[in-house]
Amino acid sequence: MSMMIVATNKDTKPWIESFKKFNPTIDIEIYPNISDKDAITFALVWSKNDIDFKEFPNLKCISSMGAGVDHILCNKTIPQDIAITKIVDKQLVNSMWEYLLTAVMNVVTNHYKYISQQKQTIWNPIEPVKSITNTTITILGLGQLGNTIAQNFANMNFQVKGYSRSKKEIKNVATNQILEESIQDSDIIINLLPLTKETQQILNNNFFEKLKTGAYIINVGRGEHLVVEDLLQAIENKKISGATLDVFEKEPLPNNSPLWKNENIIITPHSASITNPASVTKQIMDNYSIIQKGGLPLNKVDTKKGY
Ligand code: NDP
Ligand code: OXD
Repeated sequence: MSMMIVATNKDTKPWIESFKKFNPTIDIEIYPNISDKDAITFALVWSKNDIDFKEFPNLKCISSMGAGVDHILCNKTIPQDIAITKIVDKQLVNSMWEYLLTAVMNVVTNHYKYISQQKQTIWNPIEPVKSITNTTITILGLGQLGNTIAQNFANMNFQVKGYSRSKKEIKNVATNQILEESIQDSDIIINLLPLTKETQQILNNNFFEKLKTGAYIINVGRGEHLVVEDLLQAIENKKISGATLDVFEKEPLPNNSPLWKNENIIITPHSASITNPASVTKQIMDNYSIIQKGGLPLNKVDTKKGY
């Protein structure tokens, strides 16, 4: 039995080193150079690719390298009995928190506007001054990441609203299952939804229309959540004041994308929260051994729900 890593656009060395440190006898193969397809029982997968999973007759489990699983579920070659798992990790949540705190404070303090003004040699204090206590943030998605992020912002005295499919109780967070109610009157919208049929293109013109004029968008979910043309239009019309975007339909973001040059948009290279191999090795290796024994792996995804 062996593990296959499918991550053609990622450096797999730190992963192999960490797995070998945990279990020096493990056999690891790196796709597409697989010497024995019959031996593969477990696949660790990062980003979309056109691998044919049917070529691996003894595959039992496909694990995402991250929290998202859309890049796996969109592959139509996966037999139904194969378990799909995701990463659940404190460090992943902490990194996301640090990223979002920076992005939100950037908006509250107008730093992104001052950087733009500096490039044009403009001295212009922006008023009225914003503050934490008069800033309302909506978190779309209250799962492993969104739940803690919402709590953390509430603990800092932001006004926080949260949107999810099922009912949630989070101290000092106004939770809701109705999108319109969750986003109205918000200053900053943070998207932490998984990409599914229901959430695809959720950040569209209709959504922006329902927001307070001047609201700010932070998208750390997936690029396919956002209709880029609608965002650019909403920024142009001043309905939306700006956006911080970490994820894109095509990654790396193509050089000719109009997003790069928009002074009200901040771009980061899918780096809001990068999975740390050392931090998640135990859960992946535990799953590797659980599935050999026919057990139920940890952090199994509900493929019907899509997350
Ligand atoms: P979870 O699966 O733990 O949580 C998903 C949340 O979204 C749940 O609260 C769920 O509601 C809610 N949700 C799902 N569908 C809907 C819907 N149709 N309407 C309303 N709410 C919905 O996911 P994680 O928190 O672990 O991760 C979220 C996403 O963040 C990932 O899928 C990935 O795309 C992205 N991500 C991005 C990273 C980056 O670096 N940019 C890093 C890590 C993750 P309910 O609780 O009711 O089921
Ligand atoms: C993830 C990601 O899904 O990094 O973890 O996007």
